[in-house]
Amino acid sequence: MVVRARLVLIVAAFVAGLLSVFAVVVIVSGREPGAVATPAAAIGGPFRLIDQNGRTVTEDDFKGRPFLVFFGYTHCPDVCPTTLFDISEMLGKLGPDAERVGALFITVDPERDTPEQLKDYLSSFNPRLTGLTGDPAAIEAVAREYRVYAKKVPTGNGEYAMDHTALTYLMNKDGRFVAPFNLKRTPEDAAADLRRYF
Ligand SMILES: [Cu+2]
Repeated sequence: MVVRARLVLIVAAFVAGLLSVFAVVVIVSGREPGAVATPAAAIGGPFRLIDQNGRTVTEDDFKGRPFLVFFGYTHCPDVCPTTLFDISEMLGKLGPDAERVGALFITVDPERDTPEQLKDYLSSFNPRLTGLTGDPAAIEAVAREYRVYAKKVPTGNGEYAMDHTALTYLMNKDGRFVAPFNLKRTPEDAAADLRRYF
C-alpha cells in the first residue's frame, strides 16, 4: 500500500507539473500568439543511450515512427513488469506493424541496469522492446527532459528500490510528446489507438 500511495503521489505530481506547463503556455500564448513553444515541446528531447545489445541509440533512430517511452528499472517489484507486459501484449496485437513503432524502456537505475542486465530482463518480454541505459549523467538528462521523478530508496542490507514516475509517454513520429499512453485497456484497443499515429 505504501508503494501504491507513493506512486499515486508521483503520478499526481507529474500531472500537476504537466497542467502547469499547459497553464503557462495558455497564459503566454494569450499574450503573444505565434511565438510560443507548444506543451508538446516541453516533454521529451534528444538523448544518446546504449541499448540491450550495446548499440548507441538516439531519438533519431525513431524518426518517422511513433514511439512509447517508459522509465523504470529491472529490479522493480511490480509496476515495471506489469507495464512491460502490457506493452508487450499490445505489440503482439500490432503483428508485423510492430516494426512501425518504437517501445523504449529507459532505466532510472543505470548502476545495476547494464546492457547485459537489460538484455536478460527483456528476454521475458516482446523482442521489439528497446531497453536503454547509459552513464548516470545521460540518464539524468533524459529523465529531466521527460520530467521523470526517480529516487533511490534504501531497503536495507545495502539494497535499494527506485521510486519513479510510472507514466508511459506517447511520442509522435516527429518525436513530440502527444499524451500519456493508456495501457489500462485491452491490448487490441491500445494497438488501435497507436495505429492512429503511424
Ligand atoms: Cu518500476
